[in-house]
Amino acid sequence: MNASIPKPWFATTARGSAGAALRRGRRRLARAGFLCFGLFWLAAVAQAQPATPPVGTPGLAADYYRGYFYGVLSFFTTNAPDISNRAVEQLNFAEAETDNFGVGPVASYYNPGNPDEFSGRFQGQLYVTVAGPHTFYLGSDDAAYLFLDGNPQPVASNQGDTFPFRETSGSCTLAAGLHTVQVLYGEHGGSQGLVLQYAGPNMPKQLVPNGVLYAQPTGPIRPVLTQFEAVAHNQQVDLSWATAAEENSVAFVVQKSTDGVVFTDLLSQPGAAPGPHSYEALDPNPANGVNYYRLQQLRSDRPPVYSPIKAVDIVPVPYVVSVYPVPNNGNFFIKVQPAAIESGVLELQDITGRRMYRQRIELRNGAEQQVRPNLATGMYILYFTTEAGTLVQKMLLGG
Ligand SMILES: [Ca+2]
Ligand SMILES: [Ca+2]
Repeated sequence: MNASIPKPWFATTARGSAGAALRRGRRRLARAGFLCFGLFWLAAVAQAQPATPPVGTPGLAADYYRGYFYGVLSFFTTNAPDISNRAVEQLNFAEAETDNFGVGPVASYYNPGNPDEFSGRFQGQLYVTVAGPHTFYLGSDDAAYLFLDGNPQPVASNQGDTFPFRETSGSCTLAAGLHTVQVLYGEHGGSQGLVLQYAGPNMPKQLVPNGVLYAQPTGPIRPVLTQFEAVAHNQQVDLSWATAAEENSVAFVVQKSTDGVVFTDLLSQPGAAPGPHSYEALDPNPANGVNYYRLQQLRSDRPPVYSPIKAVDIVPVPYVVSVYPVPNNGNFFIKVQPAAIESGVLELQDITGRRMYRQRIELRNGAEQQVRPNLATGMYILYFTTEAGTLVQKMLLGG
């Protein structure tokens, strides 16, 4: 039988139901808490209440200045910006000789259309979803500096004047959570560009996405996406994500890719009322090799927001399981190749994930073995586990 599971599962699976149940449970607790403490709350409301931090605004805040900063960092505090607090989604200004920053008359133009002298400051907060070592890649033309957490020593810097686009990098270990981020940049003739990428635990080098950047440079905020994980499990990929606060959240779309560049939609899940919420999903049919996943949040008030990209390596099990005949009368033969596989554990689960049958099977040099699970007609998931791993495939029993 061919191993194909055409549709990803979501919500209707045991996993999805469990997630939904968890969310419902949290809401019930919240209501109960309100009732229990309602009187206390009424008595205490006259006293100062800590303000709820605002929900983070994705992206960074940009200020643009007339003139090149020549690597003098105080330029950005001793001069007033000509363009203040402009929202940018991420730092992805690919090298160009056009006005790709949109600074217009803030720059000088020695050639028409080619802005040549301006500087920019980009500020906000970066949410680190997984603690650990991170490497930042700062590409720029001309000079640029990346600062984190107010540290006067830049994590990465491209120092100098009038050089072609080039990339520098720097590494640091970061705790999970919010970190202030500041990028100082200037263009001084020729082409211009500024690109900020990073890599971290289980996270390949990639553009720092707008889903982990918040445009409020100071002060407490409630981040939206706090976690997105993709983990290999029995030749499938478990996906999970969590939000601390949701606002105008229409849907979450899990997107996947085999090259890390071109992504297609795998599944979607409606967004929820203001969080926190946690979600789980499954990719039952990843490709062998590296699979890339990212989460796209669709919102009613702004362009889509993207999570970091996660990479999952699927190592194929070194054997093939054949089941026949199909259709069958509820009992069937199983054959495992190559014949060097001596034994394994066969397990059948129904489509909701309940274990319906489990049997150790001695394979006797590749000969077919009869299996008599005596189960009702229907679709099942076959797991065949050996020391080399677990093969998972869908199978029709009976019918
Ligand atoms: Ca230029
Ligand atoms: Ca330049």
